[in-house]
Amino acid sequence: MTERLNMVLPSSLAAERRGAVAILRLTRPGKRNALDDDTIHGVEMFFGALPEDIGAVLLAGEGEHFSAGLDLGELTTRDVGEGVAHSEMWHRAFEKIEFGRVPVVAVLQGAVIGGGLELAAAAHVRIAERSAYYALPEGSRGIFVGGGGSVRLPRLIGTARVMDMLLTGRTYSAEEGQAIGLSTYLVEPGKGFAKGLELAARIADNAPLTNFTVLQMLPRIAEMAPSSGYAVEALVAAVAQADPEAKSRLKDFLEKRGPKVTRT
Ligand code: 1HE
Repeated sequence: MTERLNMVLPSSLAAERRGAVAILRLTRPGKRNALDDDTIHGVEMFFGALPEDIGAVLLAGEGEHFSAGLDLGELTTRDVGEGVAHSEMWHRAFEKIEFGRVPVVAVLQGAVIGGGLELAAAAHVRIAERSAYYALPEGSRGIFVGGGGSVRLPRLIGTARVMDMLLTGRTYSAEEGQAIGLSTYLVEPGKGFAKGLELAARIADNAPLTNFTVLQMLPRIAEMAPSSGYAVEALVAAVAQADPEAKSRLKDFLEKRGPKVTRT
């Protein structure tokens, strides 16, 4: 059942909940969900005000395009200091996604461009519909990524590919994006939302400590020197398995109540 989430958001965003999944939609399809300052503030607000009983977020864009990136109409009057503050505002908002309490699943269709791709990159699971395409036209606009793209995108697809996208303005198709790791699910047009809801509900059903360790510890361990990573992993594994929730889930499996892993 769909319920409203009690939050005051700008008209470019809409929030609702279905059980333990909160849904955040970009609702400015007339402007191809271009991201203006109010929208970025709204994203920060949404992720800072999630009710405790929400276990995952589904992020989606209304209309034919996920997002055309930065609202170019707001760019023309900023000086250098204001430009830095603007980028830092995006960083704060997207950090709330990447290192927030709950996993975020993003559904991508049509244009996933510039800041739209940076927003998608801050999510934890990306589902692309076959209509999706990815580009970083910053080079041709005379600007640089500013929403964390130079940090997150090289980790996702490699510095050489990001460099190529920025320098040449090349576009990756949904299929290419899937092959290089921009998405981890590829679905037919119109099927992304349902798939996203299914995955988000499954994620929300995980033990909270599991989601915490995956969101907060996995990316940090992956960046450590291996010898430090193994040591931290051992501690995190020990903490996770000592949780009563882990004990009861393991018992469920051993007593034939827990789910088996299934073939695809
Ligand atoms: C916009 C924006 C926008 C559309 N800012 N208003 N992003 C870009 O460089 C991508 C620019 N957009 C496009 O290339 C195209 O609009 C699309 C390929 C996404 C879609 O094309 P189309 O033919 O479906 O739509 P359209 O007719 O181009 O646009 C429809 C309306 O949306 C139109 O406004 P209207 O009032 O004339 O109807 C467009 O002006 C408006 N619109 N995209 C503002 N981006 C933190 S730094 C991040 C840096 C970046 O993100 S750089 C990349 C910016």
